[in-house]
Amino acid sequence: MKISVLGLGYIGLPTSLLLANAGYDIIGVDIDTKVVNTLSNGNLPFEEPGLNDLFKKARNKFKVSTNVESSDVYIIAVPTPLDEEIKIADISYVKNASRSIAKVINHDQLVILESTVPPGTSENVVLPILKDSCSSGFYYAYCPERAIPGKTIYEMVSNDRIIGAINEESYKKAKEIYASFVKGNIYKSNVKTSEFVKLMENTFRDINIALANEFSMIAEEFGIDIWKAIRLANRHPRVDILNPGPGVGGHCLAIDPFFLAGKSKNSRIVKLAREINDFMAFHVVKLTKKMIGDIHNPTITLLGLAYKGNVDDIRESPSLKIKKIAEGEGFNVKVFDPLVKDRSSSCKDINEASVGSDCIILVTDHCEFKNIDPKTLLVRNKNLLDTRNFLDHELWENAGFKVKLLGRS
Ligand code: SAJ
Repeated sequence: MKISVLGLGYIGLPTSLLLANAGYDIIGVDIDTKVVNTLSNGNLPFEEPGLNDLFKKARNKFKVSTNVESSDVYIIAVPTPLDEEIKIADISYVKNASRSIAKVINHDQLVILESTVPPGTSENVVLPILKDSCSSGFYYAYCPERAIPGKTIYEMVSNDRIIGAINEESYKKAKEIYASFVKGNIYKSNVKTSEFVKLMENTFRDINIALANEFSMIAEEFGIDIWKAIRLANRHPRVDILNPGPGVGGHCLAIDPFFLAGKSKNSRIVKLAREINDFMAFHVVKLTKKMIGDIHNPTITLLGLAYKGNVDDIRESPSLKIKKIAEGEGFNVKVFDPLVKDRSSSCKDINEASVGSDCIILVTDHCEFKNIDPKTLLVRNKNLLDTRNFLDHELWENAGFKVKLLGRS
């Protein structure tokens, strides 16, 4: 069976390789020639634990191309960014992928959409495009991805999946494909509900992080250590407060709630949570200013550019926002991220990033930052702001640093 996977990003590529390792003939399709060339030359366009092993094993079952050819199955895993101006989903990549499938689709072939989309997108946009060229006789399902970057392969294999299908036959066919590598349960639903479920999952997490962030700012006002308070509150059997931090990044949580709430007149908490999480970048700059006071030509160092620990993804990263806000307030901002490959915006090492700095700010919880020896840093002022309660504060204090923790006044 030949499967074409459209979009070779953080979801499409691992999915392709898992399917290739399960024995299917995979054609990975991407409009970006750079991605296609990188893969054809035997290299990966990004890193993810376990991906390289799958890539090596899959070689003769995995081909890449910039064109879609007729296949038994098509899986669409293209991005759905946020239209920043009007805060609704930009589904142009999904439309283009659907149009390229429409050119080659035949009866009895199956189309699966995995991209995160507003409810109704399959029904109102994708299916009409496909039906224009193949009026009936094809199969269709929506199966949202559910894997967390940093543990993508593990979660793709072990998490439960939801398949929303237009009919029983479509469900059975889609289920057979996923059952080839998914060890979790597979649940049946309709297409629109599945689109909605995906958005609820990410919105749920975004709102819960916003609550933790709000608690942390209130705790600062009261002179309470939020980290200790959360640990205690979480001893209640029905309470599970998440971690406050510098804000929420990534291509999912920072965007998907708008797909759910964007056009709805009945949403308040969803948009408010987005506001709170976005506000955290301003809060971090405010804490920094308070820490270093009024000095000439202030310089700060951001540890981490990626949106969360141990990944190289910088999309919607709180670091980028903090950098912009701080620069707008007259700070010189140096950034160091050992994981991000494009070093144009990052210093080459911690020494370059910290020399002459007035405050080191831990933004991303990369394990590698735990190895920094604060005694060796040639900073101008010894200040550390830890926005994630991540570093060994005693170590930094012993090296003479004044340590401030987000959520502890
Ligand atoms: N964060 C906090 N505090 C926390 C947890 C996370 O500030 O307690 C921040 C992170 O630092 C990061 C952001 O939130 O900036 C998002 O990180 P994450 O690890 O919570 O989630 P993502 O965006 O990497 O992946 C999410 C996952 N969704 C859910 O957990 C409901 C994943 O399962 C989805 O597949 C993925 O979105 C997606 O692609 O939709």
